[in-house]
Amino acid sequence: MHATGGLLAVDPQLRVMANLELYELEGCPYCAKVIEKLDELGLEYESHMVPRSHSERTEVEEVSGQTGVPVLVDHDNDVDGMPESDDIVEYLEKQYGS
Ligand SMILES: N[C@@H](CCC(=O)N[C@@H](CS)C(=O)NCC(=O)O)C(=O)O
Repeated sequence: MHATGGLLAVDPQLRVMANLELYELEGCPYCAKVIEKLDELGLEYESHMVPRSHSERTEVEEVSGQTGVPVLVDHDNDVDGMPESDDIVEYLEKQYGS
């Protein structure tokens, strides 16, 4: 029997399969900063555009306890709703950077 699974485990292309979600708003510079880092690291993510009105941002409030964006969810690492773009960028670099 041939063991081939180990090769896949070290393939950097697998990074794109990270289980990430980003709550964002069009034209938000803080969100752009996070997206730039996600792109740089080759990470795919599911995007959730939040409404412009804060009172309607119920979903992002549920996951993060506040209404600001960006907010990151990383299911693989039990990150349920991380706010603050600087913290997110730092987290992504530490978790997925080389
Ligand atoms: N310090 C925050 C600022 C984020 C921020 O101001 N985001 C805007 C959209 S560009 C927002 O959602 N503001 C609403 C709020 O902070 O409740 C960060 O860097 O993530």
